[in-house]
Amino acid sequence: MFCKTILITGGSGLVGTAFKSISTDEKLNYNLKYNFIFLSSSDCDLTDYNQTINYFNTVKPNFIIHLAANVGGLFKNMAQPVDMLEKNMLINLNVLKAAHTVLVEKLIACLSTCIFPDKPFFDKPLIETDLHLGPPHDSNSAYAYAKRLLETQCAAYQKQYGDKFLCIIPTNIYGSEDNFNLDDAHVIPALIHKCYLAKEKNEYFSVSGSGNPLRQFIYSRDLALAIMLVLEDYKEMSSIIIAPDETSEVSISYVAQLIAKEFDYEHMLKFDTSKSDGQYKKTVSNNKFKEVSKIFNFTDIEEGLKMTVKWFLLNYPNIRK
Ligand code: NAP
Ligand code: GFB
Repeated sequence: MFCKTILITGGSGLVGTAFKSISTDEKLNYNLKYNFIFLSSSDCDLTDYNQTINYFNTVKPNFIIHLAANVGGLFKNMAQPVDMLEKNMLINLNVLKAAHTVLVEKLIACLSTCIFPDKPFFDKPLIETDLHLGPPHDSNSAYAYAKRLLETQCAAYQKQYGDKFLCIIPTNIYGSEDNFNLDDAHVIPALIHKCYLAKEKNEYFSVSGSGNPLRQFIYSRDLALAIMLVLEDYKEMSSIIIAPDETSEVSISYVAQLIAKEFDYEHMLKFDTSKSDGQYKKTVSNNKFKEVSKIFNFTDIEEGLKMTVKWFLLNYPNIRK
């Protein structure tokens, strides 16, 4: 049977490696339907157009899941706005231009809920059409505008060439194979690494900020499965949020307590309110995604954290840090 090729850019990252695990999961049979190719920066630097088009001409993908990006948590975004803007703009310009040139049948690009307008006291969850209705939070505006431009790029290719280029918008993601670098990481990998080191040194487990901000978190494997549903079953071209229900929103303090509990170290948890809280909340609705899959089961944060801490302890120190 002729297998169509799916090229995963960002194939060595948190979400990319989640795709690796579902692509080889015999219960799912994706490996019988598709030939998966996982691209990392050592295969091709996507900020360089010549490298990108040469690689795409070699692979000739039918579908592209475009995950590659310069990614980081609150503190990396605050420290490196130029890199977050420029590298992401270059990568996205090159990938869509090359995808169009090699006649890709469908491309799914990845945005983020942090790019929505910052409306801390918005009384109802944000929906897809709110994306450009106001400035994003100042802490990540450079990254946010690069990602907003990616949505505009997809719409432009749809309009001018009829290309099936569309965007998914996930919430904060976590799971195995994440980036645990203490300066660049997102909150969950940063706190897992911090708690581990604090216990090793019998020091306080310091959580940055007040712990009050609220977040919706999606487990990386769930996101990979959800993106495959969008690839196969979602026929529209407009962007779609992928998130667990807004009722699953939790505080940073609750997440920190769950992590400390996994290390039996709750008694040493403390908050460093000299550090930034960033955006207070960015609650989104997943109603549109629920039209694609009414039965999709998102992993609870408690269970997801248990699996992530277990992976961390099994693989430390051979992790990204
Ligand atoms: P990640 O773990 O940091 O992985 C980034 C990936 O991009 C890696 O495979 C990296 O390759 C690749 N990459 C970076 N620069 C590249 C370049 N110049 N050329 C080629 N490849 C390059 O990121 P992630 O967390 O999986 O994020 C995946 C997508 O989800 C991104 O678009 C991100 O913006 C979005 N997102 C992430 C979150 C989150 O909480 N993590 C939330 C919402 C949206 P190397 O390993 O070779 O460097
Ligand atoms: O995951 P995070 O870095 O990203 O931080 P954002 C979430 C919250 O965790 C903030 C708190 O309120 C932080 O103050 N926090 C507590 C910590 N301790 C730590 C720690 O040790 N490290 C980190 N990183 N946070 C990002 C955007 O916003 O969301 C990115 O800046 C990206 O561009 C990502 O889109 C999904 O949720 O605040």
